[in-house]
Amino acid sequence: MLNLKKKLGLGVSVLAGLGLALSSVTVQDANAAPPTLTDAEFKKASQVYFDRCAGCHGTLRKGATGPDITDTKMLKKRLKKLESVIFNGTNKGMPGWGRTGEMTKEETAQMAKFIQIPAPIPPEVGMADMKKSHKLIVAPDKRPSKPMHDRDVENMMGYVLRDAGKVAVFDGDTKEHTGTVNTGYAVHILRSSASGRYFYSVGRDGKVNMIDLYTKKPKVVAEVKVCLDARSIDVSKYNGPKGNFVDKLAIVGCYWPPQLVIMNGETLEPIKIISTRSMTYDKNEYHPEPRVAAIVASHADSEWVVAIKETGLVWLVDYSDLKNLKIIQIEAERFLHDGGWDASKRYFLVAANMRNQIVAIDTKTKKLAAKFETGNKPHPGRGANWDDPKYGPVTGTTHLGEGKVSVYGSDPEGHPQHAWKVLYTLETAGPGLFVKTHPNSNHVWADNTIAKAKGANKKVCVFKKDDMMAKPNCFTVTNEQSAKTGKVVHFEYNKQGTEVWTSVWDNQGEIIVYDDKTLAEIKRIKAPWLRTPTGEWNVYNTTNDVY
Ligand code: DHE
Repeated sequence: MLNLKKKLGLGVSVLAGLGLALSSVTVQDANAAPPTLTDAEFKKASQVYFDRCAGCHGTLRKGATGPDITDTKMLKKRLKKLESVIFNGTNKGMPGWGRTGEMTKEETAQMAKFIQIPAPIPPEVGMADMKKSHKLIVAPDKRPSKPMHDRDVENMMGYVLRDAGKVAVFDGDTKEHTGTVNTGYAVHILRSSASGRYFYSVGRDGKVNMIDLYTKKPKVVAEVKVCLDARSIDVSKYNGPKGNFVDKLAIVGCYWPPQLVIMNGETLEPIKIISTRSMTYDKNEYHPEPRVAAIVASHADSEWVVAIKETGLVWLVDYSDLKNLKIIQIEAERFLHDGGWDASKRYFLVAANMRNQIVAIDTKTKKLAAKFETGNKPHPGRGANWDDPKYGPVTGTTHLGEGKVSVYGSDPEGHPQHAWKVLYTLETAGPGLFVKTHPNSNHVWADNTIAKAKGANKKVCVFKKDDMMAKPNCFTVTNEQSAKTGKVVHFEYNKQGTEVWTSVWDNQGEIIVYDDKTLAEIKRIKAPWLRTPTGEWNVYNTTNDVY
């Protein structure tokens, strides 16, 4: 029951950055001592919630990768208990934010109170807001028509520097740093254009930057902010009878507002907004916040494949006629998260991590192909595809909830007896986020980024494709400097598939390049500006979905 209602009267300017427009905030508790936060504490807690909690629990806190933590539920829990969970984490995958040093005791205590207060509802973002934020810095006809350098654009590597809000670009051949550009807040991922000439970045603040790789140094040529919270972006890749869409369109998937935004791929001018608010696939219940998770672009059709997290639908969005838009909605599984293509690029394999399942969508028949359990919270990134000597084409995923790579058949036409079932599992050093390979490599690399055992998140595990049952080579990537707080995350191959680039995620981060054949370290890049590298992408592999 409500026993206290208090208007906090929050300053609009501070919350505007976060996109929160509060008219009133209610503080409530079932017990005699309701939580209270000052204006300043509430603003700070809102920001911390956005940075650390919203990704898993949702802006409205209704739950997805993390459970439902709406205020009415949280009011039934003791503050001390909530503080302890936030500080120490749980065995079910919740990070211990205090334990890892990412939240102070004070922030933990404030967060426990904050989640007992109703969630503030951020505003919508419409076309007028987007257009206001749009900047065409260099018009397409003013851009160079060929590279202004002699580097191989296809072998360039883009690096996300998360907490710096920047993207750094390296020459994959020489390993030289070619430049760094400013991007969105807590920048999340990169995708490259279908022609391979641009990188597109998306920040957690919904800001998109288009980075030209033909200029002497990488240069932002357009930017726009299309949401208040976002994780995914892709481009139109199709060139066929329905038209040539190479570099023509781009799409962003927003967490808040829950919507898709289609933009001109050469200028980032927003063209169309599509709300994802609708019913859950299983119970047909209205969901106010169906966030857009992974997006992949088809190479065979004018289509984006879009995973809608909370409703459990995969949308096939046909971009060939935006005025008469066709979307196929495939019932998949709830809490879809990350995924990628199989080797043939016909099947989209996406994790429904809170359901412990991988969902396979057949983009040829435009139907669900299968869904199957792989382990405790699969998290493949885009997954890894290779030819197994015994089972034929297979795909693998790491897991958030256990140190395991599960390997499943992904060739239902050639090897129907093995398709869409886990064929074997491989032990890693602990729960991880990403798995990666390349057709020219005999190795499969897995990280252990969220492992709790001492030293495990500083290791990578490498398996041999021709002897997957052999013990993997799990070795430490960090050195003395980065060993204290650094964790290893994500991989990318160079274009040739002979070298592997990875990141030590730390305030003073590192980039390490390995010879894929010998696993010898080729290069360790360190620099004062190399802050929190959390992901890397090679132009050729990203354009062609090689993983
Ligand atoms: Fe990610 C991919 C969402 C935390 C690094 N991440 C994705 C995708 C989604 C997503 C939906 C798929 C995008 C696509 O393919 O179109 N990530 C989320 C979250 O909601 C979550 C769990 C919590 C949050 O608050 O954001 C989250 N992600 C992280 C991290 O903590 C990581 C390690 C570092 C960071 O940026 O904070 C991280 N996510 C990545 C990377 C990819 C990614 C590197 C792309 C993988 C690829 O190979 O392309």
